[in-house]
Amino acid sequence: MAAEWWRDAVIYQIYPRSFADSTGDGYGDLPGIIERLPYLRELGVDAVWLSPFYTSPMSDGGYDVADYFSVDPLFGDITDAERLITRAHELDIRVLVDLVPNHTSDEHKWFRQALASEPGSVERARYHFVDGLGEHGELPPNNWKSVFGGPAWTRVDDSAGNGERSQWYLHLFDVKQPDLNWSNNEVREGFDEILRFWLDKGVDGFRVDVAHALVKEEGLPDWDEEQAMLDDLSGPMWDQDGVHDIYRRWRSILDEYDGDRSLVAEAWVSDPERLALYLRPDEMHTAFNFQFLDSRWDAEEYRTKISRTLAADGAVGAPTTWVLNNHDVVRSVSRFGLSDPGSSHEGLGSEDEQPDNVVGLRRARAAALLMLGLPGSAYLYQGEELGLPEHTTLPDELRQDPTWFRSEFTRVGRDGCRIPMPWSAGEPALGFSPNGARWLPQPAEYADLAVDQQVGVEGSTWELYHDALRLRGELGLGAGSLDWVQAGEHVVAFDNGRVRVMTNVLGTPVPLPEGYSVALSSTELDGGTLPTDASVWLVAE
Ligand code: TEU
Repeated sequence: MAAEWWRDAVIYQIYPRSFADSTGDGYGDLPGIIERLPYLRELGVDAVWLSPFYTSPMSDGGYDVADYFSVDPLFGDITDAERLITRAHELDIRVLVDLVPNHTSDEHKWFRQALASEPGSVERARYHFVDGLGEHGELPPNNWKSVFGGPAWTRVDDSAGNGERSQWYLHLFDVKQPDLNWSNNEVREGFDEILRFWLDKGVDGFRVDVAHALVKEEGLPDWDEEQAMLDDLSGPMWDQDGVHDIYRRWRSILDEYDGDRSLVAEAWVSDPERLALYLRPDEMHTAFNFQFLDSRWDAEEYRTKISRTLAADGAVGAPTTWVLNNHDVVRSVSRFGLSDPGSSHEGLGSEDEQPDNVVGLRRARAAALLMLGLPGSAYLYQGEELGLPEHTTLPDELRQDPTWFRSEFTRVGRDGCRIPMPWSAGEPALGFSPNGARWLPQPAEYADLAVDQQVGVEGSTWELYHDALRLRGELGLGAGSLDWVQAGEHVVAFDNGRVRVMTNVLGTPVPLPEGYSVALSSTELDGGTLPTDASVWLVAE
């Protein structure tokens, strides 16, 4: 595969619990993924990113890691991970694994040791253990809130100690996800070891979870509440300048290895220029650019976001990444079926506005061709190639996302985008497991969208993605560059090499330019025009 493959790769995210279950326990697993690698080869992706499969109590779907060096029995064992890497490489598919450095599970040995040790001990120094406020330390050390809801602090029981007051520990996410203290050298060295362990196993790189959170502002000052209401991505726990030292350190580790290993930051930094700092030549190779996730369906907004992001990343010599879906956001088909796709991307339940999935699918297909026509790398999330909608009517008693519990049942959370994959319409659990077991039920409409209903079927969403990935490679779209074309207020149009990409967003039909032939379109075209909510790739004749 080409050098610097990460510059223009299409990377497919696998959420292991929900991809393919080989054992019949209702949870997807690594052997299930291995069996389906030929499917991904056929689809035409360059790489996979696997969400966490490490030993974990699964309080946050595995983003609560108890042991970074082993595979959770739910998913298999370490030899399955090794087989997966080998088999993927045989098929010319790169493998990125998830690295979760901001927090461990409370069942990690470091946290157990910390709980068993005195305030002020070296064991506690690996986390943020702090005395509380108030006469008896009964108040949390500051006003920080957990991303999942509720306070970001929990008090421990130090009553067996030497009369010290009980301390509090910080958790930006669940109570079972204590934040590590990245000013501690043992933490830094511990992660060096984790990186090397997986690099030695042959992984092609890491997706770095909440990369903007690792370093907290000195002294842990209160969060300005007014500011937090306006912008929940700015605050003393996000995007501190100190994080960059960590990524320089990791980059130098990756650079010791051959084979183009790569780091991608999951950093929710809204300002593209701030995000680009993570992409300086001695830091990460790429960072997810989440600009499409909170965009209105509006041509001007897309043009502005694309221009600004490409300029910011280009200034540091990095490629841009594009994302329409992942395991944390409402699936694009349903987002685009809402009156404002940018407003509600963290979960949809039956009490919320119900999406029009027919309109949504049409727009999601148009957005996919827009995304895949842009220069840079692109991430797909399992089931996106099938046009799966969000499951919005999941019974409350089945919900598992900690957001649901910590928000006191006010935010439905992210289970609706994490539903088991439908592989074949006629089988129990739609072919997800051998016996019909499944950890979450699929909604009725998933049957018609199953893989076996779409592969080889003209006009299906699977065929659209399949064609798009093949053509993207043949036409060099990811490696190209962008020249804007004026085609009207409601049209996002640009040339990428000899390909013209046009997306009509809520406009009247637009005539196709002369001298081009249609290579691919998101919907059927008639009469030489591009209808509303549709994209086309045209090749200069
Ligand atoms: O997510 C980081 C994050 O802050 C959000 O995506 C958050 O999950 C969302 O706003 C819901 O409230 C990463 C992982 O992708 C996510 O699955 C984990 O839950 C989180 O980190 C903690 O590890």
